[in-house]
Amino acid sequence: MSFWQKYVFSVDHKVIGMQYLLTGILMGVIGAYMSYVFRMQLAFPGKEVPFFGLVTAAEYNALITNHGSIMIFWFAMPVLIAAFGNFLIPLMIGADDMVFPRINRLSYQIFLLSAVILIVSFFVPGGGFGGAWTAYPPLSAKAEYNLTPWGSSLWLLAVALEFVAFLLGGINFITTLMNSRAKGMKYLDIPIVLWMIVIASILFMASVGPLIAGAIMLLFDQLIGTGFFDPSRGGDPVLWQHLFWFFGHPEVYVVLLPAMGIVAEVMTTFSRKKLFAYKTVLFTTIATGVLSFFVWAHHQFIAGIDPRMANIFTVTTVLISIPIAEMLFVYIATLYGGSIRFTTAMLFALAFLATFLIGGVTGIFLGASGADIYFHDTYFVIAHFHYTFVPIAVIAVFAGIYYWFPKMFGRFMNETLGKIHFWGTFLPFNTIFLPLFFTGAAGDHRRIFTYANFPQLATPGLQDLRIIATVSVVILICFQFLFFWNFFYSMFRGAKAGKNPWNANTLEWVAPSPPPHGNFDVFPEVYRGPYEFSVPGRAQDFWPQNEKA
Ligand code: HEM
Ligand SMILES: [Cu+2]
Repeated sequence: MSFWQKYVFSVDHKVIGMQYLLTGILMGVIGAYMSYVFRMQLAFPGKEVPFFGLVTAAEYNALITNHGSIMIFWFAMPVLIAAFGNFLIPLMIGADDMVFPRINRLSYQIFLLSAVILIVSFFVPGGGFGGAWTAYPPLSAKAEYNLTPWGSSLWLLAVALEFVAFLLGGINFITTLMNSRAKGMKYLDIPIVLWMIVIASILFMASVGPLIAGAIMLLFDQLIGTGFFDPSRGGDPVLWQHLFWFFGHPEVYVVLLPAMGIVAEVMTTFSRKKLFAYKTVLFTTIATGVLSFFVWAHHQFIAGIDPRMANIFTVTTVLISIPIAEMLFVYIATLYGGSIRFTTAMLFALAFLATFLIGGVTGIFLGASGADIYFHDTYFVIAHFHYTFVPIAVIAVFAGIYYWFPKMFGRFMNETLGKIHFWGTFLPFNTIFLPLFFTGAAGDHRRIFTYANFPQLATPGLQDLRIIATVSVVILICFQFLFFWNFFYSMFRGAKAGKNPWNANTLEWVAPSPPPHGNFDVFPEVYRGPYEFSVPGRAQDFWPQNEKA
């Protein structure tokens, strides 16, 4: 096979997974660079930012908008769902590939196109869109307001195409899990990470329809003069907010679930314990997914919705934190009494629990509509959702990469570098976002280019906190170079790993490392669940799913 067939136009799920992983990480790097630039502006307003220059107000808006959009749509989703989903689903169910390999390739190609369109949108006349990743009209609808006639339409087009790519991917994931499982693999023998990825795909597919329609309506408002969201012509801007958040809140679970799944696989392997209450976790996941469709208006408490309606959404929002809390307890119970190995992957998995907990708990404050009137659109919200998204899209993803790297490339990553990278990520992450809870509670409004115009917020005390956050961003970014070095060096020079270096049970560890096209020499048959660790009476402390009794 030529290079092009093998790496560019491949239909192999592992290659497509790798394409998603590398493209997603590259977009993540761009998103991180943007955050560096606008944090520098906030810490040292009006000063030249190294590797960028002076930041104008319009550039600031474009940077925060595209940072948010990229991190969610072009980093978290492709890495968590598309990369891990593609790599893991066929391998963990003992199949040779996805059911629709060509649709899979098409999905990546459309995704790549959407990423290119987004990048191009920074360089068109007027520059990139600056109306925030939530794109509320009227700002997003009218060029007279946003001053980015090209940027705003290209942004919308890119988002819509990205959705199409993930719809194609989702169909594939669901069908493959349902139809291609190894002989003997019953529903309750499926590793929980796969359930979570597939349930996430279903949530995505069920929630995104209205927003695609909304995106096209908004595109029409921008381009052909319709007034769907224009009150002066009988339209309604709040309609957009409903369409956006009807998708936007389930989207939170679309990225959360795969991350929880990754963490479950890592934790069971490195504590040599069965996943505590597998069935409960599965049913809780489904219940959370269903409930996530009934909380969206907690993003709109101050958008003029009826206060009685706000009460209902407060109740559903507080309700949804119950299953999430339950899952955290389940994970702690899984660790309890285990023989824990603190590998790099395990450190990241544990850090996920600790940090995500803070994200979840602060969400409850915001879910109380009365408190939210004050907190809404402050840095408290920023800190809240970064304490959910960073554990999900960064910390859990690192856990997954360090864990499955030996399978992906047949070699280990360096553990010492890995642990330095872990502390260099975990500590600065906290010193970025903990201070922002305080600035937010003190009244720092988000999406502000400089606080100089707000005397009560331009105090030295608050500015010190902003500087701590910014310096921590720089430190965190520096430590990521260590990761990239470790990743690419280990790909070629790392210590060789065998088929099953962590003594795990699931089927991907039966395939050679790295697995060839078609994955398995002999297709495995399944005799038991995925988490039979430390079974009494057995010489070994693990019991692979395919091993005959
Ligand atoms: C555990 C239960 C959670 C609760 C109760 C909760 C509650 C809330 C509420 C009420 C808001 C709106 C705040 C405002 O704008 O005034 C909010 C914002 C947000 N949350 Fe959560 N949340 C939870 C979990 C999550 C998770 C898991 C994620 C991400 C994976 C997340 C991501 C976000 C984002 C991105 C925003 C800000 C959106 C924006 O305005 O740009 N939340 N959360
Ligand atoms: Cu929400």
